[in-house]
Amino acid sequence: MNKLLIATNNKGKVKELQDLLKGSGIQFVTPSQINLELDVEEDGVNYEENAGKKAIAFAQASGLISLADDSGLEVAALGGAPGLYSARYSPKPRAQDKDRRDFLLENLKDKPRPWNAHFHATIAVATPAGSVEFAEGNCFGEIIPEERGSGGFGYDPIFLMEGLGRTMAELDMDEKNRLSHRALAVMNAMPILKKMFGL
Ligand code: ITT
Repeated sequence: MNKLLIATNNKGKVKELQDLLKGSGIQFVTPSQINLELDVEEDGVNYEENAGKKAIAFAQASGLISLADDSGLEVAALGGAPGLYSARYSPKPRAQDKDRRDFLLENLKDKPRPWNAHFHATIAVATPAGSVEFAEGNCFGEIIPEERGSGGFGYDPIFLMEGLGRTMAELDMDEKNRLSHRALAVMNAMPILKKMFGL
């Protein structure tokens, strides 16, 4: 049976996507498992363009149906920033997740709270022939000024989940994978995947 390639270089996303796909009946591999190193330039004007570009590039390079995720954090008080640029949001060279969280808090410090925000994820599933289909998910909450929790990745320690009173980094993998933008996007992508894999 054909395998699905999890088309991302982000270790946090790889872990979550592996967990989200287990039990689906779909066999999957990661880029490192097939020795595929591919860095796709993310120059699209929206999540769909970037997700589609990544999924198609990985599908063509591997010959496997590929699932890419383009995601971001949108903060209302910053007009939706960092949004599409969430992975690159820091003036520091070789910035890490912590640098990006610090930069976000620096930019928010003079703005009145609550700092309402949501995570967005667009999933693209592409075939090596170049056809591509999309699904998306959102998760709402607010940014808080102190880090809480050690799970997840990226902006999770400063993202307080709406109605839960815990940050995304205070959730275990099972909880994050029931509630997150990525979990909802994968759930919405399941009919596309099942159709492509004949399940
Ligand atoms: P790939 O393109 O290889 O998938 P990337 O990290 O560059 O990896 P994106 O361009 O989609 O991926 O950037 C998404 C960024 O948004 C990510 O690096 C985090 O900073 C942030 N982000 C997305 N989902 C998140 C989550 O579940 N928790 C925390 N931060 C998240």
